[in-house]
Amino acid sequence: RMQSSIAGAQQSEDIRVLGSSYGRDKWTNATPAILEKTGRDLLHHPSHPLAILKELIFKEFPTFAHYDNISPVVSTYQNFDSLGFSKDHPGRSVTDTYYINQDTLLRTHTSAHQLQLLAAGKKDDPELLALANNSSASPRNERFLVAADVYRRDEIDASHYPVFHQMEGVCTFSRAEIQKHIRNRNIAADTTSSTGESGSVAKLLDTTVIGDDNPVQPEHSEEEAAFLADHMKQMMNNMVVQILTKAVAAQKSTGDADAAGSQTEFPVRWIDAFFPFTSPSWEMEVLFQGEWLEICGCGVMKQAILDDAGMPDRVGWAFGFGLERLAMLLFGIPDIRLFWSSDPRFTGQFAPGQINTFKPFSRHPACTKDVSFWLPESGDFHENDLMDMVREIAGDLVEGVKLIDSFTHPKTGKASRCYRINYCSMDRNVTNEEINTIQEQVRQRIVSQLGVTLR
Ligand code: FA5
Ligand code: MG
Repeated sequence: RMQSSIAGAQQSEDIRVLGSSYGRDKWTNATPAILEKTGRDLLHHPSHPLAILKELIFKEFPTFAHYDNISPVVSTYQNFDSLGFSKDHPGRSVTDTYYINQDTLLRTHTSAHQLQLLAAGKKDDPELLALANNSSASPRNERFLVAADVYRRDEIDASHYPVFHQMEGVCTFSRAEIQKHIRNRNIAADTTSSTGESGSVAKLLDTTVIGDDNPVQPEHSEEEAAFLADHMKQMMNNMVVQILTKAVAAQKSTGDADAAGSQTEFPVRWIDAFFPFTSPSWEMEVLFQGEWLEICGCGVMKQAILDDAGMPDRVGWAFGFGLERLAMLLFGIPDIRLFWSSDPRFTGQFAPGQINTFKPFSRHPACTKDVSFWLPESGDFHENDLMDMVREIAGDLVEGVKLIDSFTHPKTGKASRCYRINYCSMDRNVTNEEINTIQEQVRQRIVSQLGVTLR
């Protein structure tokens, strides 16, 4: 694996994250700008939109244990191996994941805690169980939610940020319990119509087929898998409907009735998906104000995880969704960088327990700079290294970085790239002078650290 050129500069010192020290190695690539984010703790600012959304979701699952305090520093084993990721899965690559060192990383998803929390319930691990906010709800972690910050090396634009938040849901049943449910349901199906529970306004458009490409695991009967999938879909459906209904009510009350229309039905669809830790698997999408929005990935938990947790007699389902995507839609927040803003014009607009429609403040003029360079002869250039470097230098002044030209010289065979960097502050006008200074630093650093030649 390539050593990250960014972290390379401080090779000798240990790396410090949330008060602990870790040794560096050739995997280390977590940048200071990213490490700084580990202490921001947005989910614990009660008036922050992400914290408001977290609380609304927690309320929809009162019988689940609620976790929102688990450190983002996890082992490579937790994030990948425990979930059945193959040794060569691309997600493990240093170009996609922020490593502290080979064995330790910033979690890329909340699924990293599935095995650990199930096992804690089984073994009665008091330290871990005490982290739950409501440990009486599901004292043995048979059902739990985890809300947390997650980290990924990714592109830069209005809906991608290298730090975002996810909510994991895990719900397990003993096999005997499922048999009982199946028997009861058969009785209920005989005697009642099958319209949704409690007058739900959701419309389920389930277009998936459990089949060869999305198989039931050999450890599960068709009946068990079908029960788990139905139960999961019903619970997620109810949660999404409750929350979207609140958002529409908020838009109406702030006079934004046009945007809200009078949407009272939220069609949901389930798209076949693949995850190493569930089968069958789906992505859930909901139609909100004319657009299908990807809410989450989910599925029937791989039995190996429950076996490893010491509970081979139980089966379960899991989901994991992106809080920002949902929050942007609920609160009308147009740019993912705003979640990190401490501008009172942003933070002052929200209050605990409420969904308000964000009133945009003035957009400041952007300043655009292009940079063109020849790639190193070795061919060893990763776009995400460039993205991290621009973030390091420009912070949240960078709004987007886009590849605008790419060619190979016909005679020399040398490859060239041109990137357009869009600079724009969320809260003030930037001067051309200050951006020139930043751009000059970017130009120097890409030469010294990425080994390219400027054109
Ligand atoms: C996962 O992370 C799986 N762990 C989800 C899961 C859990 C599946 C449990 C099955 C069982 P995925 O990489 O698709 O899956 O991410 C889940 C959600 O995170 C996406 O639907 C999206 O809403 C959000 N997301 C992904 N990347 C970003 C990003 N860079 N910025 C903001 N949100 C993102
Ligand atoms: Mg996805």
